[in-house]
Amino acid sequence: MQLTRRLSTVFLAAAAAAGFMSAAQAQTTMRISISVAQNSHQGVAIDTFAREVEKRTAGRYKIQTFYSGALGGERESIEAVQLGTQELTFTSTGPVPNFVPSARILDIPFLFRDKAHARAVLDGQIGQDMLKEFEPKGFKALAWGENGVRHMTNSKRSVNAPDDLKGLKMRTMENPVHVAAYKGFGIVTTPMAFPEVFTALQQGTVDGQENPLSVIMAAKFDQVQKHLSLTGHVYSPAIFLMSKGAFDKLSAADKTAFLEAAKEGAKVGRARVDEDDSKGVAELRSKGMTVIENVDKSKFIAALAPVNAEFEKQFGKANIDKIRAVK
Ligand code: EAX
Repeated sequence: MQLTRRLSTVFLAAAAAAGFMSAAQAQTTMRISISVAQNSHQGVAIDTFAREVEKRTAGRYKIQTFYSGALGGERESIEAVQLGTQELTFTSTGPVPNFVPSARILDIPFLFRDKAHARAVLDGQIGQDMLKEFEPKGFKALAWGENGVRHMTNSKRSVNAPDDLKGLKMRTMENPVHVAAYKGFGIVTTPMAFPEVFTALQQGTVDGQENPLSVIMAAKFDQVQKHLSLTGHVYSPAIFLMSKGAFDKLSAADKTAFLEAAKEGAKVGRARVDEDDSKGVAELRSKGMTVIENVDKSKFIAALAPVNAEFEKQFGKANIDKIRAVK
């Protein structure tokens, strides 16, 4: 009798465990990737996103996070999301124009006055309308995030003015707007995926690169670059992209959960960019970089006059002015 009772207890426990197992199996796992290290503005953005999705869906969705280009560079990740072989990625807009051409306008140098201006545009009507442009291309753009304001580094010389850039071989993102503009500075442009950049700098395949302080620190470019100039020549947006197929399969409530989680991730990421920007110069100096802080931006802007005229033709002067006018 006693044995029977004990056995039935065991049976009940096993049944409970089996029940729990099948609940666990009902959990859907998705992947999100970034090209930079976990200890970065982008790392905290996707870690927050993952946590918020799990919390807001009561654990029915689990987000696996991949860092440092473990699933490929940004272009490859965007491609995978478009194909649906990867559910999510968080990426700078670097390679985005190759998929959503109308997003090119956001990568124009000196378009935004500062981060506050960029955030107001992206969170406002213009930015929210732009998110919808991703849908016909197979993406659900969940929210804008931030990569930061880009500055130039190189191994050859201090850069105070565009003249100092002439002939420098610099890695650029695989972004047609950047490539056109940087040619205007006299740079020898070498588009390259981010995961290859450290080695290219180390081996001298290129002399320099440009990125926000957040990326320069996370990638430890101070180990392979001597000179940093706070050119602040372009704002670099980031974006949470999801495969449209995966998003469409979510229930209405889960869709809201993913959208809200992305907004939370973006908020934390932006706060980290601010933190990195305020401590970055001191930190990079302490690691041996020479930093030129007071760059005469008007000279850089003047150097871009011809290419800016070209951008106005391509993207519409009215559209550019509309962005500039946002307070
Ligand atoms: O998204 O490719 C780049 O320079 C990007 O700024 C970097 O991967 C962070």
